[in-house]
Amino acid sequence: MTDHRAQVDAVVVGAGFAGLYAHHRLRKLGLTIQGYEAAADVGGTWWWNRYPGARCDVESMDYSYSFSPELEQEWTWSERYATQPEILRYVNHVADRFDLRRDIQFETRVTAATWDESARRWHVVTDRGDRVTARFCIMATGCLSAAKQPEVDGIDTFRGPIFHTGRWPHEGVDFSGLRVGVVGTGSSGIQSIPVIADQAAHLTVFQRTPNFTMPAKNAPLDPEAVMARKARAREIRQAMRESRAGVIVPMPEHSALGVDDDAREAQFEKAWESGTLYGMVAAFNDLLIDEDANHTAAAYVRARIREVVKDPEVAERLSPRNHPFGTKRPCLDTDYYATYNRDDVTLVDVRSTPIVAITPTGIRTTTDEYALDAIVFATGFDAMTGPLLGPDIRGVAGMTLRDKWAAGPRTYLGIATAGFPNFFIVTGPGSPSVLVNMLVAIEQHVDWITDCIEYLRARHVASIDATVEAEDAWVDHVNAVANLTLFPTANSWYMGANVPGKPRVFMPYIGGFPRYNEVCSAVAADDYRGFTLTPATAPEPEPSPT
Ligand code: N01
Repeated sequence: MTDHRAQVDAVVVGAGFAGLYAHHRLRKLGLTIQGYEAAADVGGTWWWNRYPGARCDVESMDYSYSFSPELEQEWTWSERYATQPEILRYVNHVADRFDLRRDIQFETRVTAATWDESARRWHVVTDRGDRVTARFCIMATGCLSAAKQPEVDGIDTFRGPIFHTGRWPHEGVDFSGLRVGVVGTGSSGIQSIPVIADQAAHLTVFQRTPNFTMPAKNAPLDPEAVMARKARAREIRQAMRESRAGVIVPMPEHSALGVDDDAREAQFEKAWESGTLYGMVAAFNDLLIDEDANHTAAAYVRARIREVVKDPEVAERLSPRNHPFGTKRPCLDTDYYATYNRDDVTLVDVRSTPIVAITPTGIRTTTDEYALDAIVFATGFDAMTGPLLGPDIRGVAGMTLRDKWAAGPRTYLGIATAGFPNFFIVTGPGSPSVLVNMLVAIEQHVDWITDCIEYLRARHVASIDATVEAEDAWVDHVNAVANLTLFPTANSWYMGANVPGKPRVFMPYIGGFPRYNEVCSAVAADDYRGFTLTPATAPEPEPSPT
């Protein structure tokens, strides 16, 4: 437990990719830091999500830190798409190499943070009774870290084990000989279903909404290609930072409707065979803004499903029809559709026959009862706002973040929220975050926040707070850009639609990473335009050496 009288410069909540990099940067500034992490070790999402088949669907050489050229050269990924264990090894390597665990208290969840206006400090409290005060509070709590259970009766009555993909047991699970039910067909379900099917005696998949998924074409990395990439690492990183989604994707020049059928088919074919998440989405320049263009991509995917899945009825059930292609996050898979050709796999459509209850022996829908020995909920997360609204956060005049965001998140740049001074969010709502390569987004945010803190210290500024005007203008801009696209038409977690009662607001910023980065840099260069800076009444003490 931390000393009750402890005072630090910064509290960092979370020790995933964002939290660790924040520790690295803040320490270089000479700040004293107290980190808290609910898990027993570093890794964030990669510590929790250990379900069978978990891997990243951004290519491993892109989904890694760029801040250290040495790290980049010494670490070698083994596969095009890294598995969860390999990513966790990487995170541990980074934590060891840069000695990043030193200031982190694990198995400790921050439960409250209250702004003390007179002291201009945050009072932070944890579930272990720690109390610490800090000048800055940095939320590196991730976008997809608050696991969501399905709203179904009877969960407690089930006699067998129930697992959630986002909270997977560390000792692993052996499904051999068991009748297993998986609820949910988002990325986690789609990655885990083929692997669980290989092990279980019988797998029943409960699907409410079929998703669009494309083959990952995963393979071991060719050592020569790795060497070649490492030789150009800096140049490639720069290009990634300048790219729309934080990964290098050729910018499409054509409308899907501006080419003939053969050319369109050929372009989709090329994108499909590329085995990348962004390939299909970026096959044409209007797939996410024009309904008719979008239909062509959706029709292409449905045709590919029919090619693989032998039973036409099952193929139809797997075919997404109630949201435009790409407006719920698409997935990359290995053998997903082929899994439904197995005799020991059953697909249940729980949109037409909804789940009524979990019973002691299985899952009951409106028409049938399915006997199961184990259940896996691949039911996702209370995305983006869930991790920030878990703790009781109170800003100026006791305003709670929960009240302030009751009608949806309000931020300036997705980094700050008015009335919560010296409170920074890494990849918060209103920033590109989940729409781009998270590693690029994280590094850009942590760099911005660290530069900001350095600026404040150099000028003896006690606190920085976004103005309501700047925030309102940013929120309007985020919504305006989203409304130019088809995204708001889908019941996605981007929209908060997967959580009953959650306000329907498109949360990430879809204006593209370069534009966003440009705005953030301009705000900083303009002496933090849109923020109120309050000078310290007395000079700040020199940072203690660490
Ligand atoms: O969660 P999801 P996820 N009854 O919300 C269904 C990232 N990720 O964990 O669509 C029945 O996508 C729900 O149905 P519906 C990635 O960004 C990345 O799979 O709401 N079904 C849906 O099918 C991803 O997008 C990787 O109708 C219920 C599913 O559960 C995000 O995490 C790997 C239900 C939830 O899908 C979330 O993915 C994994 C109910 N009561 C995840 N409640 C990488 O590779 C929910 N569902 C990097």
